[in-house]
Amino acid sequence: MPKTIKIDPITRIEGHLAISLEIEDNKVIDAKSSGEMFRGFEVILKGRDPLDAQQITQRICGVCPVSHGIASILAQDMAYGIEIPQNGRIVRNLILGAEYIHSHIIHFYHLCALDFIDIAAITNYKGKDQMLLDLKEWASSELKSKKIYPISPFLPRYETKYLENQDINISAIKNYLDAFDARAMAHKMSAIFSGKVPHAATLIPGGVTESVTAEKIAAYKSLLIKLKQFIEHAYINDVLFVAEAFPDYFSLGKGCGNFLAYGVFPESSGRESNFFPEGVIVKGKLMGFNENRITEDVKYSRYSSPSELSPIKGETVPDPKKYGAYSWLKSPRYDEMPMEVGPLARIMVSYLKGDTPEINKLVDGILSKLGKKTDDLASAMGRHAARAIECKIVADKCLEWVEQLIPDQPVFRDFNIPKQGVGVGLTEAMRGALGHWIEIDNYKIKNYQCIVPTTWNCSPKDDKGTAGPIEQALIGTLVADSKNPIEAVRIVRSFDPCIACAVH
Ligand code: NFE
Repeated sequence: MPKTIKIDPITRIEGHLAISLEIEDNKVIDAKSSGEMFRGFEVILKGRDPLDAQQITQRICGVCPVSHGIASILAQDMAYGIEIPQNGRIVRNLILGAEYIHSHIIHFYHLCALDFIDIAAITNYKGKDQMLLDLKEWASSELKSKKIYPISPFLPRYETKYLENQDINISAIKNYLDAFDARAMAHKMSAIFSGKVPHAATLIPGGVTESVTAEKIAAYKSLLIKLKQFIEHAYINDVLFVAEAFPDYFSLGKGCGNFLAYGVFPESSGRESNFFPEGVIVKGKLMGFNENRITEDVKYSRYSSPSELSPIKGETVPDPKKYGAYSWLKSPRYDEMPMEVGPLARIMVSYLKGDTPEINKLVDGILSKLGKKTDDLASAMGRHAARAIECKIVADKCLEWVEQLIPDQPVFRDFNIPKQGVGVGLTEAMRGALGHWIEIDNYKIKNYQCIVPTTWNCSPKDDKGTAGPIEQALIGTLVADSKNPIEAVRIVRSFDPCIACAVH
């Protein structure tokens, strides 16, 4: 007789995600991923001045606001027919690059690490741990059996096998604490050109509004060089330690096996110049990307608007009581197929294209250190490895880009908003392919639609009944102890979901 486990909410992610698992003989036979809130940004934007869009859409999220700002100004660049100056393009890359570094560090250390690292190891650590309790003593005391928990941000937790090497645990916990400083550095880097964080003030169609000076270049570089140390010596090594200690997660959480990337970080003008290229992978084969193949289904989503609309014609009509619906996320599909998006998709597309030797070299080096093959990347642990690889590559590229800035050259090109227009802004947020679609009529926003990374990854079943990527990653998983379903949360967190974004 199958039983149902509901994990609601999944903690240590952004927003409110509920996962429901049907389990038979310890195996997940069905999974439902439900986004449990509605935001309504697409409705709020209707009738507004188009220039409000890059500010309003940044409020979709506190972790990836810059990505929304960039998607919005790319859509407007297209609608207004603007070619932006080189300094403007580079500054956009530098602001977004800082956000990538910030987000990947949060994800590994502050969201995921405690799924693997044993916080009880802190008992022998006498450094920054004054704020932490002696968890080991607690764990062996009566308090634990009586379910009386110390005041700690880390407890209770699922009881399972954590990383056993105490030296690695202790150094990873130290890095967990240092990661707060690293994140602050990444935010300071961003603020040099974005004016403030988290919501950038300087992103605007036509470029950016922050001028370039030699002082700003030097300040950005000096923070980035320190951050690169953290990425190369702490982050990458900790991911390798975790990957070596939990090799079975290279065969868990494999997902739908399809990958989509729109590409990001233009290196001259146009999307063809993106450093991370666009592409679609189906059954291991790399194919060209065609944005006209994107649609959204809503059979199991709480919307009464029609299914299978392409985003430029998209509608958002909430229907909280819709019969049979179980999520506030729509189900984006490409060629009617679910697609995984995110760092793993970007790295796989780049790797298969093979145009960026530094990416292939890093991927091959890490796989050979771990004794794994490229096929093993499509897994829960592969997502962590891909994110760490990407973090290093983006930091390296930011160093190149900041050196390409020319002080006092233009960062912005003037424009007029047309009476009518249409624009598509396709980019990559840290969590994956992000698109904004704008339609302007009588100088106002007539329609605005966003398809967001976590909407792809956490989508419910589509009209044909095909499960979304996270649902597919969970189906088939063995859950050893249904009271401590650690396998499920490790798989879900490997995608780095953000439900605030996904329901927008
Ligand atoms: Ni709210 Fe976001 C990113 C976007 S996720 S974090 O990265 O867009 O779906």
